Amino acid sequence: MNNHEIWIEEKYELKNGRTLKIRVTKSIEKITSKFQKIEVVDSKSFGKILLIDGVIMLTETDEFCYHEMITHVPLCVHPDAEKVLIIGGGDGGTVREVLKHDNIEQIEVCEIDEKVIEVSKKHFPDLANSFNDNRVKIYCEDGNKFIKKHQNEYDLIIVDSSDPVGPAEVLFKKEFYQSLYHAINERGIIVSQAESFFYHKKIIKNLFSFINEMFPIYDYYYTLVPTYPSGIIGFAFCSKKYHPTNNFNKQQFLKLRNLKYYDEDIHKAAFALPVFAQKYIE
Ligand code: SPD
Repeated sequence: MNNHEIWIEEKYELKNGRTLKIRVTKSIEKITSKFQKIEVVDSKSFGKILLIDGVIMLTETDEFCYHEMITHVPLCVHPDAEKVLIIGGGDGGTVREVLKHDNIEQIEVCEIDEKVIEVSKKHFPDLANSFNDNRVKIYCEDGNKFIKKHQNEYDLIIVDSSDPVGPAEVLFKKEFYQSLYHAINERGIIVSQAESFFYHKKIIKNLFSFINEMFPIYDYYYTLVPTYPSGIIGFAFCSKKYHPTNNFNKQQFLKLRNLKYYDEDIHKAAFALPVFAQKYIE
């Protein structure tokens, strides 16, 4: 390897003896906020990359695979969602996708770290310009505390979090899901970042050990993201009324424009899990 080459490495996975390395062309920004290290680098293959505490949050070239799937799956199941809460999501990618649904009247974003929003506005305008829409209200607060102040209120809550280390650790706990349960209304849906079935068996099994007691309808689905460890990432789908595939709402889907990943077939296929992974959510 040439000594002048710069590589980034997924540090979260290093402790398990596996790594994902990407060669970067330059470092653009590096700051330490009250909560974490935030970094932006540029790369030949993936464009600009946002890292938090050394973990890849998104890259310009594949972020749509994640943001379309965390958003359109629940919003093409709920027939008429109006009020959405996003916990995390400070880069703006999830807000951008939620805004593609014309029935949405209000989007609240609860991002603990205002610096993530600031950095994203500066370096990822394709995502963060979504914050300028007047239906969006931003709260820079701890999601776990914020959610306790809201009951029976949201049609959809999206937990667009980082991994369960540091400030996001609490977002993978039973107590947080109890609060989420009370914060959605009787037709509400929750979708949360739930890691990869290849690398995170323990995390997924633990999540579903309480999700399956709390929610009458639940499932796990996934999307392909080449710059996340193992190349896939999954989501927990928790619902009080609507079934993730039986209640797919074609009318909602047909209204959507500018999609690069999500469509009706992908919606259904995303819930088809390999046999070994089906056991994780039982
Ligand atoms: N392993 C990294 C998982 C990060 C998931 N959240 C990314 C935030 C993008 N809005």
